[in-house]
Amino acid sequence: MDSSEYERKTAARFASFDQDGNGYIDREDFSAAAAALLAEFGTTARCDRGQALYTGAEAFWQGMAGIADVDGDQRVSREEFVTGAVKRLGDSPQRFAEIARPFLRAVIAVAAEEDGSGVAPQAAARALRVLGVAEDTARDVATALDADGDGLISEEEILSAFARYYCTAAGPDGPAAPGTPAAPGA
Ligand SMILES: [Ca+2]
Ligand SMILES: [Ca+2]
Ligand SMILES: [Ca+2]
Repeated sequence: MDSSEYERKTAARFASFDQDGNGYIDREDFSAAAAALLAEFGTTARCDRGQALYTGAEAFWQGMAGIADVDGDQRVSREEFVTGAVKRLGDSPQRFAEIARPFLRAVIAVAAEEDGSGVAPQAAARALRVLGVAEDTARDVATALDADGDGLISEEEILSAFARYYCTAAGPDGPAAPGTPAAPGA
């Protein structure tokens, strides 16, 4: 992958966290994402699933800050994200997935089918749209998230796609193709 491709992917990753587009990733971005997801799925903040989503969002922010907020000002600049998060997480995609797991698990609980069997691709596309992903991309990503094609997206399918998207430094595809295996040594 050439450097402009790498920069484009990194910018897209940063933008996916900087929900309000103010140039920094901070706690507000995570709590706003949680609030938007609850609104989309008609879940209140006070119920168990709502609380879990906020708790997961806070843990995700703390984990992100622990990795990338080098100067400790409680926000992650683009430079901190590039030098801290992307490089360090590229060595350890599983670690990032673990940081994100409580949040992703809570999103799944909010978006899942009522029998708890998993998330339908349609619901996943709604969640992605709420998080700022363009409509067409959201549909494609949601479809691809169901890696085993059983019609539902499981926690493991989401976690592995997530780790690939955020932690793979090299690879020909962006978020539109999360089924792409990570390049060896990437
Ligand atoms: Ca922000
Ligand atoms: Ca900082
Ligand atoms: Ca599946």
